[in-house]
Amino acid sequence: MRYFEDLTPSTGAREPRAWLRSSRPRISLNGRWDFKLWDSVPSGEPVVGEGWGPIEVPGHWVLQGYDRPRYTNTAFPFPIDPPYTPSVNPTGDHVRWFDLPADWPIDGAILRFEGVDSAFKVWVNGGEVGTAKGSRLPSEFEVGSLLRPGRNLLAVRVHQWSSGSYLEDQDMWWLPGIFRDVTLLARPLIDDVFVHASYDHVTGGGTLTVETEPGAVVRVPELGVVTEPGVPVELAAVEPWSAEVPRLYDATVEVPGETVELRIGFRTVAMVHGVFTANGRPLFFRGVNRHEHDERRGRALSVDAMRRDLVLMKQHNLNAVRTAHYPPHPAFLDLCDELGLWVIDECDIETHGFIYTDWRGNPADDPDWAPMMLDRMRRMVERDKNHPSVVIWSLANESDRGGNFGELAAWTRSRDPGRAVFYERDRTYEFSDFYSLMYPPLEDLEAIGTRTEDVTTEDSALEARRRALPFILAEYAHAMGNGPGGLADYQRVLERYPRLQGGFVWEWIDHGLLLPGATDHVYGGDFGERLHGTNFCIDGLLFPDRTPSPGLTEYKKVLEPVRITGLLTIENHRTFTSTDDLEFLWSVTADGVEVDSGRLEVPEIAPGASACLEPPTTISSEVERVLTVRAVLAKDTAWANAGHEVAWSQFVLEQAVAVSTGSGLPVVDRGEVLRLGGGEFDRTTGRLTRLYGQEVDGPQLDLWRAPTDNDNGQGGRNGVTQEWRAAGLDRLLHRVDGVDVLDDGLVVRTRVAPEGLGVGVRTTYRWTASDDGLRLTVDVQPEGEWAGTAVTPRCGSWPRVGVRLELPKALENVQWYGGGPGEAYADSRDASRIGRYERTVDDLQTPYVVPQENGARMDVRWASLTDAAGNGFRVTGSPHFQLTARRWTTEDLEQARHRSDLTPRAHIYLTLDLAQNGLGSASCGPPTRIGLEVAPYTFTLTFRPAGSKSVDNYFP
Ligand code: IPT
Repeated sequence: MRYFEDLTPSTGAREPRAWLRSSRPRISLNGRWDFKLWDSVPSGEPVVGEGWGPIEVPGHWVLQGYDRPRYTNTAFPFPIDPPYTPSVNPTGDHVRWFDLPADWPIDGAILRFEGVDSAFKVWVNGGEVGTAKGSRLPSEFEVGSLLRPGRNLLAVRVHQWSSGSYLEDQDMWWLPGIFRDVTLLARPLIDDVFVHASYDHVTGGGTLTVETEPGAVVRVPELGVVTEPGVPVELAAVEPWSAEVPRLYDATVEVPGETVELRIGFRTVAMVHGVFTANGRPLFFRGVNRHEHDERRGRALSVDAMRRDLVLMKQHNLNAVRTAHYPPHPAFLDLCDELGLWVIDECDIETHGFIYTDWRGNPADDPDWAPMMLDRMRRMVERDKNHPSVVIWSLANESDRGGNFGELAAWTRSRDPGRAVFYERDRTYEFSDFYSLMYPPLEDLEAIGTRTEDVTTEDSALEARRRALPFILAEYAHAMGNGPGGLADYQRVLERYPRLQGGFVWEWIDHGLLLPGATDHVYGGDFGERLHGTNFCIDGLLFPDRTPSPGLTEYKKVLEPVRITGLLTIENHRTFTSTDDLEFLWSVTADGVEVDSGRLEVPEIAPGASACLEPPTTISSEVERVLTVRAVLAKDTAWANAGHEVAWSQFVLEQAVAVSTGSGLPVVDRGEVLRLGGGEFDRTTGRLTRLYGQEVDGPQLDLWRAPTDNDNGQGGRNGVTQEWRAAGLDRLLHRVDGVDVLDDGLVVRTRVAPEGLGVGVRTTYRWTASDDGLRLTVDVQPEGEWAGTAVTPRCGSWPRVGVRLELPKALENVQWYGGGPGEAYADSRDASRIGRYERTVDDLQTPYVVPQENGARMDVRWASLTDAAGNGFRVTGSPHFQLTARRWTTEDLEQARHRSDLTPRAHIYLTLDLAQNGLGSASCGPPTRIGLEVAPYTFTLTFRPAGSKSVDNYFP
């Protein structure tokens, strides 16, 4: 059997060991290599010749102009016939020369690969060295006997498909290649180190035991420790490591000729009466699932990108990361130790595609595959065992139930009793220290919190064991496209019950790829492939270029570890630290303009405690006054500077006083044109054609939005788009039933209804005017069987209720007073804060990789749209409205598959909504909880000239 199809994990590889920073000589073999791609497996050894080109290592050939990347979600892109691969098996030969100085210690040298996807064979100077599988795990080979001083030739043959691929179905791009570092290491004298550094929260002391080479000297200078391997050192006082205070002690392990540098964190994790604790306190994960992704480099991430990920996580109040669904680059875990995050380190195993055989042949349940799986677990645990940040080992993702997991769990527990073991997908949870689920509805989460959940296994002993386990929400809130909605609801339930120890949003970053020379991010289906997962991997809190999406801003707000509530209570929700590192600032705005500010005197608040304070006293005015209280870092940290905002809250102190718009102006009849105050109307259609000198068209009832990924649901499940289309909301026609000129205004009566159906909406636009402005009241009355008949399917919600207005394209400067600065929707609005903001229409767009409804600002009191000279209009809403403005129509947005499909039109389209349906998370989760009911609605908008000096009041 061919080595890349057999079930041996590797041949010729060394035993796994820790990733160590050693003083022994090393040579990086990263850089430019020679490369040739074959579409099937060639024979013989790679020899550079015709048809070879350059390649950057680490890297994926499919992102460097050879072949193309491929994305599937659950499906294997080859027939399910384990362990075999198709004859078409892209194979990349990688070759490079390197020089060894005459005095370089060749004897016993090791060639180390941090990650090669998915199986490979190595030659040095023509001699065969070995083979390995396990894409996201290191492999080491002894190559000393094949090396020589001077020029040496290294050749690596990499196969995209292997038996290992059946274990690597992780819902991501299939990206073959040598994608992590390649290093030549001089023979280690210290082969391995296993640090055990525990913390006793009762005494404040620590115990340090370092297993390593007999005879080595272990030093922790700061603690005055000089000791030998295997001997526990009791320390009367140490500072513990936690994600909140990631205290590390520098240490060394020395033998003559080699020093290994370590950074030790003292911490103890334990299960105490069904609760997972660290240093004696229950842990609560504010987490995210992170794939390794770079828009140009795929999984060949730079250390800078890793650091940026972690800095962004810390700045957004996250404290935990699940390395979904494989061990990350080892440098990432060093950074987690340094910056402070709790880590669930997940093994490189997922056999998800076996859902298509009803799990027949699932490797996880086939003893023949146990060695391959155990090998992966061992390589992860051995590599990562010295990281204080890693507190949980995850056996795999989405691989159903399988006996092999028993073996993995047993080995892991005996090798490392100092950490917990996790596996979500086996509903008996036999091998897991946690109960866990993905994407449960809120009611189910609540039931788990109160221990009233349904039975998950018939085996009563296992069922009883599971019921006593703490719960981790492994994945929830699918951040695909616009969303997720509902984060605040989940957070409230997670925080309410001690059994629920937090959750991990799916997922960190959109996997959009920018191929050489391209400007649009690609996703599944962009290459005309038949089997693909469309944009299901464009589901991150970061855009592919690592800029935070509105979802991350919302998550930050929802996660706040310090809560400012009531007028005025401050709660400290952290686990280990007081509020000592924070400063509390307040300000008061009147109609959005700051009128007063100061610093609050806040006593030190212990973790879990709260303090009640006197709110600042300020002077009242006739406009809306808002108090904002903010908690900011008092000092610089490793991940943010002093002044960085951790938490905030707003309180409306005083509402605006309503003013009347004065006596009614009459309609002036000019034949085809009717004039009323600042508006001109078409006599036949009743449409507004001029508004304070600007040519406009509208306003017209708008019920449609460009469906979001979450509106669409998954395969039609839980989504609303299908229902909306069935009810004809995407094909509404407007009929004018009458334009009535009254003594004090104009009434335009219309009926808005879909083609082919009997339902409709009576919509009346009532216009009145005074010297102070032009006022529109829109009245919306649904008619007919929206609730469903034999021919009209049930329609329980509308996408939106608002009016759309076409404006000259020059009115591109938008100023508003209301929620901002970013977009907000009914179930994703916690991060929206009341203020005065200014943006261009272009800046109001949220750049989702797959265009869809976006950009709404909520709770808007007033907004103005003006041109460069300041001409335009201002609109005030009662009640507050939502504002969306773009250079394309909703229909254009709906049609577009990539951002470059959106071409600005000659107008701006402004939508002023009373409300919109929530976002939810139905692209991989339950239906939206906040729907916009089909019901009668009324709302009022008042238009004034831009820059009008009249009172900016709105109608509370
Ligand atoms: C879940 C997977 O674990 C994750 O990798 C990703 O595919 C996510 O879904 C959706 O983006 S599995 C799902 C069947 C619950």
